[in-house]
Amino acid sequence: MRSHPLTTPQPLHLFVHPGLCAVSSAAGRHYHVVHELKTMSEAQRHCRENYKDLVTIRDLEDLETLKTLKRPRAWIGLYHYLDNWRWSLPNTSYYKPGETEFRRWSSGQPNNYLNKEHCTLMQNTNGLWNDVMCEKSFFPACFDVRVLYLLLVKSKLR
Ligand SMILES: [Ca+2]
Repeated sequence: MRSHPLTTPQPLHLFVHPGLCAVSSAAGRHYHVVHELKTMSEAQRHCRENYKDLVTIRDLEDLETLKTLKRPRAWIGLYHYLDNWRWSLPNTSYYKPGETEFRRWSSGQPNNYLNKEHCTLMQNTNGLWNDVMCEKSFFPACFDVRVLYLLLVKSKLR
């Protein structure tokens, strides 16, 4: 039997993770809510070590996908620094123009209560956001970007 390089069997790693997981298969984006209470900086470190980063929400599609996760309140990657809100995932080719500006604040937020609220919590009910103190502990919402490779198999050998 002839072997073709494209038909070499590759193990397909479907991820099984103790955390809750939602998948946006169309875009290859995978969201994970890790069930461990962490401060924002601990959450960021955890996401960067195990996934890509804390979640970035670029548009309504991202938001709706995240909302399908049956999840508790969770940290997302938005934080306030030097008078700007910015995403934990740096501005790279991952974003199209304008996508770093997407926001879904809850009514009256961000209010920077006592001038101490510089990190962003996504509420569990409606997916809207609130700025809270970075030292509080919540579950991290991490995300991954995976590329799916299509395996072409020749069914007919001549
Ligand atoms: Ca607030």
